[in-house]
Amino acid sequence: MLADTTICAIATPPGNGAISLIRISGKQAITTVAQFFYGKRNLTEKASHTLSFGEIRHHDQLIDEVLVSVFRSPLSYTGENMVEISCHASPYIQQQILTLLLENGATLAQPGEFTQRAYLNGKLDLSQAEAVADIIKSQSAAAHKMAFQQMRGGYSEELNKLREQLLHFVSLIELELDFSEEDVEFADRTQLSELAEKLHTTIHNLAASFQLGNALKKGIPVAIVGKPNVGKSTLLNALLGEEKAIVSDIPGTTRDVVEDTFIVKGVEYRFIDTAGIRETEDKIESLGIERTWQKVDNAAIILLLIAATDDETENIKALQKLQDHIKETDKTLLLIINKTDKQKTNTAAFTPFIEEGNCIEISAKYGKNIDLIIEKLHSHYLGMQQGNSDIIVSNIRHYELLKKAEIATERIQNGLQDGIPTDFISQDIREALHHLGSITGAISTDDILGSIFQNFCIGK
Ligand SMILES: Nc1nc2c(ncn2[C@@H]2O[C@H](COP(=O)(O)OP(=O)(O)OP(=O)(O)O)[C@@H](O)[C@H]2O)c(=O)[nH]1
Ligand SMILES: [Mg+2]
Repeated sequence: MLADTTICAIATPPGNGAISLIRISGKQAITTVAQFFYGKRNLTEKASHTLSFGEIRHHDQLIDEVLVSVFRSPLSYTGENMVEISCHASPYIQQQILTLLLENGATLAQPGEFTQRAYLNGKLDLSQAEAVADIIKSQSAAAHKMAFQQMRGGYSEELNKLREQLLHFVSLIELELDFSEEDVEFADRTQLSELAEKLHTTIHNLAASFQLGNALKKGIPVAIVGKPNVGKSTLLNALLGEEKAIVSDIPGTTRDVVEDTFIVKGVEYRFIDTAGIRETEDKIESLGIERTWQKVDNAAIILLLIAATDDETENIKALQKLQDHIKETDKTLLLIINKTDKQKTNTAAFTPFIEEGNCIEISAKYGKNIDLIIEKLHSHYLGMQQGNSDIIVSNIRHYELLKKAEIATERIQNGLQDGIPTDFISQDIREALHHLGSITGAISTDDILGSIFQNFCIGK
């Protein structure tokens, strides 16, 4: 249902700034602002996409000198009439203008309501609307590029095309059901098989790209692990270039996980310093160690830190323990030998790592070879990117729907192969259509819309 109300909100963040923007959208947007805006000409006479300078007055009292832009339906962000008031960023002025808007019949916008209206008016599909939120939140060049691709249409277009073809088939198949007595076949099974295969490949690749998409959106998780006192926190600080974690020569200093993000060549990494892994009776420390393993499980890259000053067999044991834990995963393990300023270590046991370029000798304390770790992270990212097309899924809602659509598509493929009855195939196609349609919003419910838009900021 499209609302008839006119909504308003401050679109800029609170706090100190030169200028603030107040947005108004709805059928009455222009006439509402015209009640208290005094410019050369009445706002209601202004053409779309024009800017007017003037005063805002409240009962003859001057509130501010402002610039007002007018956008007329349908050529606006929401598709409705819209006005944007650029005022001075005083909280008093902003509140006075909001009060005037409310007194003249506007209501306060809900979070994301402008974008929701844009969606309901067909300006954006649902996945594009969700990308708007990602653009606002993007911190790195990679996350920004991904969000823009999605907002520009990204995979919606491809999914819609496939969906249309499927719709065509399902209508033919359902027509067959009407003639079930007569044993006719309107839908060419070979073509349907081909389409199902194409659909499966597309969906599968999109779903597979989520691992990268999610990592890029939240920062690629890099866990720093190792025995107590090897210099994990020192390395975290060296990577971040700030004293984030406490460093001391007491083993067991870090008891909880310390995290921070850092952007390298446009890609964000989330470094996770963990509690050193050892046998301990200390309850709090063992809780910390438990968390270390959880962080290992969630990381894409693991930096196993060993100290050149430590006993060699202990170091080999630490490596084996970690390798055992992560076998059968596709995590990248880098072996980092620290404290090389103090002592040289025998690296014979680490030959496979050295040969693959996955062993780096550093001194965290003196910042030596930290750049080699950073380079290695970047080449890992480039490796992750290979095999993914430009279009990357980063939204978990889309990922879950794609996985469901993938399963339904597999059922269509198997069903066609096994020659199962037409009504079952039609059911599977309907299910795939439903999941795909839910991504772009061709199919949506109020609940879905509510949960998506409530995560937006007010004013967007
Ligand atoms: N000589 C030398 N000392 C280092 C180096 N890196 C760290 N250290 C010292 O090693 C000690 C332990 O460093 P931390 O960074 O606290 O070690 P950690 O691995 O975080 O230790 P836990 O949190 O207890 O598990 C400190 O005294 C550091 O100054 C290094 O590259 N060379
Ligand atoms: Mg530490």
